[in-house]
Amino acid sequence: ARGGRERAILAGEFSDIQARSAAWKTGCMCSTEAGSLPGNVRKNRYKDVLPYDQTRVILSLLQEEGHGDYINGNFIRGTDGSQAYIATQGPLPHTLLDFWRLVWEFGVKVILMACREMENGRKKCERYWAQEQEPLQIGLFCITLECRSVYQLQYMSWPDRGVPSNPEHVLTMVEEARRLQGSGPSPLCVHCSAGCGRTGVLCTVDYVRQLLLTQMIPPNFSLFNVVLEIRKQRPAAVQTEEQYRFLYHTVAQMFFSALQNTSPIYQNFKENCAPIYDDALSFQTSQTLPTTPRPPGEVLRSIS
Ligand code: PTR
Ligand code: PTR
Repeated sequence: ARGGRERAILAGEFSDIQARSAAWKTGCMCSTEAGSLPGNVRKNRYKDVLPYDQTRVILSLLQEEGHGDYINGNFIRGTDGSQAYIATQGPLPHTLLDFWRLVWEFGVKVILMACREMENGRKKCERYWAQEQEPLQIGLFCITLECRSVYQLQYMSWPDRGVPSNPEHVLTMVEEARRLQGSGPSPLCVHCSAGCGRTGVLCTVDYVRQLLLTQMIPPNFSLFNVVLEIRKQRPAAVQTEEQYRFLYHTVAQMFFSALQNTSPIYQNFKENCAPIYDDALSFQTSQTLPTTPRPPGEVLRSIS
């Protein structure tokens, strides 16, 4: 019964997120004009997923050579307010060069890929990396530019609209990405096929992990608000209720590990947040976070 109740609560939360981000979309705070321009339409993998103009990634590099400024991607703010993530679609054959322009121009060091090239017999992402025997030449990139290492981590078994089998794997991926990224300020480039569902999950996990590591988890922490804010920057980020539920489990796992960790980094978190999880045992067994109360219509009001 408990599991059923939790499920219902999260279903309610998620439909609230969908309603609020739909209202955000139709409100006057955002637009998707660049993606609708005649010259850009064919650069979108899915015609129903266009980047918001307000946070879209604008390409400058090679514009003088006649390449446009458009790519279907959005910046997402990190915990410090900087452009910490780029959420973008899996490149198309004719946007490969744009994808590499993005990587180059924004100094991307790590690319997180959450889909396969083919899923269920359909093409979901063009291969933009070289394979061993077969170097890949994309536009000018192999010839004229200096060398720079870019790491790519691919999650191989995460179905479209679905969730990975285990939060542990996603946490490992994000930890590894941060290790490779080091302390540089460049954004993490995260993509799947549409750059929405799976990409949104990865960005959220990393975002919460950064909050935890920088001792910024507030006592009234709300996953609801984190996801909603990310959705205002990239459409449909975290696409399904199942993905939202998966996020709760992953974040609970992260919090649970932090509570058990003796490192002083987590001291603050323990003092501020542990009291929330008064029923420590059920937290441990169900790995579910308490849902945070939120004022109804709070976000709707702010856009009207
Ligand atoms: N029009 C597509 C659809 O039918 O769902 C758009 C889409 C495709 C949206 C994939 C999200 C998708 O998942 P992800 O963002 O995880 O690749
Ligand atoms: N084709 C996808 C779908 O309809 O599921 C694309 C899409 C997904 C578009 C989600 C918008 C979405 O946002 P929301 O979940 O807020 O409806």
